[in-house]
Amino acid sequence: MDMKTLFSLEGKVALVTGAAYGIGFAIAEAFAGAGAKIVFNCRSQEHLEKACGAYREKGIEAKGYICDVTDEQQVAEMVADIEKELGVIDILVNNAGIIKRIPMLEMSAEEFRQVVDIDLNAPFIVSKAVIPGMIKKGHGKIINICSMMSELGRETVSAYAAAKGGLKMLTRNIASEYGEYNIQCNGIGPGYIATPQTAPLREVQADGSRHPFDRFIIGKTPAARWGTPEDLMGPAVFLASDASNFVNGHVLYVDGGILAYIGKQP
Ligand code: NAP
Ligand code: GCO
Repeated sequence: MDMKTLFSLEGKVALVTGAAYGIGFAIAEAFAGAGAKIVFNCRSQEHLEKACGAYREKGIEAKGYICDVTDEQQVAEMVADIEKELGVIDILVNNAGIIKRIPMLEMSAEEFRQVVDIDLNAPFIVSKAVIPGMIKKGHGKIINICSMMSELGRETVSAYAAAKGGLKMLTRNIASEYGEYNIQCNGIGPGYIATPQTAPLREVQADGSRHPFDRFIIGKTPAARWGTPEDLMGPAVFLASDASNFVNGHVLYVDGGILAYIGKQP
């Protein structure tokens, strides 16, 4: 088997949700570099316009949609339009996600539901809209963006950890239920990655020192650094390509070794 072909996404249609910036943008950029046609969505018109410009600067003609992944009607309309314009979606990355960092006893049920709705219910909704086309086409790749919090808890992220833990099991269930249709569903579990989502954890302090959480993560990571969205590009292309056709229900942690390490003695 020719290795270049094995890792190629030439001619594939890839939908990356929430890929206006951050991890999703880097994954979409990687897919484009491997030959895929890129489609993405977000909720904000401003983010969409900025993202399309950023993709164009990288020579990528990405097609963007304003679509809230928690809205079944909007998702159905987006998928139908993609299939009409570009064809069946070959690769889906459920990347769109939010976090709310609130101590559990101070978090309202509504705030808990908002996080679970986007981080867990939405991957169900979008996968359900995309799988029928993959079955018809005879193949498909679904990649769910999980988290360290699919395995670990920490203070203030109860809703996020519950959602990402559930997303790990949804990944395994899609793999179990649709593997016979040559659909592989896997997860990527990024470590701590420098994006807008984690910016509050890396804010430089008034005295110019690093944020305590920033120092904590550096001590917990054998690589002794935060990850970058670019660190996820290769693993995402692997899981989206024919190179992973017998990998199913797996969560690939891209965390610099955090899950393997007890942490540096203070
Ligand atoms: P980010 O910078 O906050 O970007 C999130 C993206 O999702 C934005 O494009 C946002 O655009 C979109 N989005 C949010 N809610 C949406 C909705 N309801 N419908 C459609 N789009 C929506 O986040 P990130 O750090 O790149 O993280 C991306 C994914 O990786 C998330 O699932 C996150 O949980 C996960 N993750 C992040 C890290 C990390 O350390 N950064 C580590 C592990 C896992 P709009 O606001 O315009 O909708
Ligand atoms: C947090 C962080 C993490 C990262 C990521 C780690 O507040 O602990 O935001 O949750 O986003 O999920 O894998």
